[in-house]
Amino acid sequence: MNRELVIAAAQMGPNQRSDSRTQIVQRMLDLMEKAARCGAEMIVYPELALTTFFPRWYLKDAAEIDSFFETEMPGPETQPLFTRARQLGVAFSFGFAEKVEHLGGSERFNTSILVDKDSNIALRYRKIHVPGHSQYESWRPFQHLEKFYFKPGKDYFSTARILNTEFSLAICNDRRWPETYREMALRGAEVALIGYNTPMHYAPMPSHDHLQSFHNHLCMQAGAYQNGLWVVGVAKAGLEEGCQLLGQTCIIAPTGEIVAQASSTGDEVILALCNIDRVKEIRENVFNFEHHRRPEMYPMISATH
Ligand code: CDV
Repeated sequence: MNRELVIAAAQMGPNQRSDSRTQIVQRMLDLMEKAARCGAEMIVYPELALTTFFPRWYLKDAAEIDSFFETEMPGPETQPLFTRARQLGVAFSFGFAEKVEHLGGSERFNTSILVDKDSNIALRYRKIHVPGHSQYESWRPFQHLEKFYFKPGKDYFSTARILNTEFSLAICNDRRWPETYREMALRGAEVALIGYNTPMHYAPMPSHDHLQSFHNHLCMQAGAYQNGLWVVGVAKAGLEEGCQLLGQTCIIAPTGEIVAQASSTGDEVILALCNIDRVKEIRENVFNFEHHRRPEMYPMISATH
């Protein structure tokens, strides 16, 4: 008997700076209701789902910076997501800016969580490939200061088993790196959940702007196929604070085929009935790691220097 799972990708339209958490969470709840009505068992939201993509600004005021970060999860404003998901019996995943306070001070991460259908956090992932720059750069039309706001995650990609399926999490820029998917697959992941915020304009190489859509699907479809993974890529899309963000939310089968895709850049739910056992079509054949992979011939890949 094949393991089948209805997975929903809950694309979000733009979050403006003036939108309150309560308003944004309400939109997420509306998407959750729709997805559950259509039979979703897992609902996936984008990176930094609770706020606008604030790394586009160089902010100096500590209190203002703090306003974009969560110090507890769930907190009072996010609890409704956990409560409603539990009532509906759905699992979910979303990204947020996380501030971790400890005795020596605090650390900030770009984080994503996986929550099981009883509303327990089953997996927490902190973005490993933190892109952009760490200082204000005046020549840019807008900043990409992720390296200023976030530390890279210190934990490896890992997996959690919920809904009888091995899930792994990654965040936005991670999806462009082949190592992300290979690490996940080697660790037994069957489904990769990846939220993103991708501006259509890439300031360091604007001649590639027209390739944003192509590169988005290229890397996720290749990652899915070359590692025998289901991949769920979920955008925060549309015109956010004057910055156009890519849509193209999609669900990709282990064959690399897109089986569902959003057709807007606003709040939109797409779903697919995913036969999780299809990972074997790839992993027991063309990419049977044990039989065909030659790690002893790839020393440069794992070299840390
Ligand atoms: N949020 C992101 O990680 N965005 C990056 C940048 C480089 C545009 C991305 O890879 O889409």
